[in-house]
Amino acid sequence: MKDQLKPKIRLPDLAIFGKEPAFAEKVHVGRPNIGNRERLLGRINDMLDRNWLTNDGPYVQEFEKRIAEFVGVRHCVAICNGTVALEIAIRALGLTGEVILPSFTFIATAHALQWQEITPVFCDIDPQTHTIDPAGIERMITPRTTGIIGVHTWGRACNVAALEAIARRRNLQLLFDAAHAFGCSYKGKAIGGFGRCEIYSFHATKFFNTFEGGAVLTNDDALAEKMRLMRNFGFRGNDNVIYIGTNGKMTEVCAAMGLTSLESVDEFVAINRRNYLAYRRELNGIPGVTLMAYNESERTNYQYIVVEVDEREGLGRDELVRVLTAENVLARRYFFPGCHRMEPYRSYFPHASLTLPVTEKVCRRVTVLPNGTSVDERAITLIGQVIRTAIAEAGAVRAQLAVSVQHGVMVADRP
Ligand code: T4K
Repeated sequence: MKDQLKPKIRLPDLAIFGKEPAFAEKVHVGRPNIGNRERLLGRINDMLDRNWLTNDGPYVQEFEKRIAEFVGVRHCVAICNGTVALEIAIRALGLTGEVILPSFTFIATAHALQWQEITPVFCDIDPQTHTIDPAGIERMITPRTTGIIGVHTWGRACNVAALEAIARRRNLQLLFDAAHAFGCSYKGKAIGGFGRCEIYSFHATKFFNTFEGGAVLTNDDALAEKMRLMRNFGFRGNDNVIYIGTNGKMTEVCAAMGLTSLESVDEFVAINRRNYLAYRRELNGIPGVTLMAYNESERTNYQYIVVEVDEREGLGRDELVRVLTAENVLARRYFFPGCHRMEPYRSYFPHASLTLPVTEKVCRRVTVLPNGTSVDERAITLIGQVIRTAIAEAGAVRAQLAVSVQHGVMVADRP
């Protein structure tokens, strides 16, 4: 880091002017949280001694039991990743035709449908919560619609009650992509138990990880049983396949990581919350920069530090990301440009943006800043200073960025 005693970063100190980056090492969004190393290695040793590495082993069974207890849901079916968890849930629910979902999500939500030749129909989002706007759903329902996927974006719950009401009234299946929402609640009840089922991602970049991993949670016994068989090729016992299935199994080493991560969940949340409060302090009052607020009356994991940048106040989001990247702060533009602007959906629905004005706006404005156990308050203070100075001196920063583009040097792309 640059001289920590310096009270603040001034315009000429910025790396876009050729100075040393504020951080000597890259600061990532999504650096994995790692729990107690000795316990993890102990578990891995036991696993090797047992010589049982996958196929519904003892760690996977223990992991499923612990997750179901933690969330307060009858069944947890552990899966190899969140995307396959979505695919299995979609197939087990018998979805076909069209399914309504937000475009403002990770591409996996849409791909899990299209992979099974189900058409994703993109609905706009609420500008405050960035989750699917229930008011937009009704007019997208056609005779081919079979379901709705709500995404609890950034761990903030969808308007579950409104979605449940629509699903009931229109006889549609409702499932939730809760990839971001492990450890979060809606109206005081843990996310994981809503709709027909909910899926989690336990990818390395998630606040709680199993290296790669995911799960489907449900209170429906028959659905859980079906998904268990589907994740194992559809086998019921040896030599007897009763459904089309896939290989969605979680490995023992991933479950060992999950069991270890679970022991540190409270610590991960506390660190994320501390960091969130530090960002709130450091970004306070910067014109055009709004930190997404977490609802403190709900349980949440505080994983995503989401900032909306209003270009009218100074710099655009992309300019700010370039300034930060030059300082080795690898801010991300999740979920730019929106699923509807990525292939194959862009070709299938070339006019989709006309029905997605809020998504379009949010995609242009949002950036996500680093959080997790690898980020501390000193780093956040520095990041805050970079942002404050860049916005305060927007004219000079913009001019400098334009010069570097003219010279063919994208400071943001410096290796
Ligand atoms: N639904 C939603 C709403 C989702 O957000 C996701 C996944 C899914 C479904 C699907 O779940 P999975 O099938 O992935 O379980 C990342 C993650 O790969 C992805 O899991 C996540 N959402 C998405 C929001 O973010 P990228 O493209 O940003 O990953 P990547 O490789 O650029 O990593 C992000 C940063 O983390 C990098 O700066 C480097 C750092 N990193 C990453 C890894 C893997 C590390 O420091 N260490 C690591 O081991 O997608």
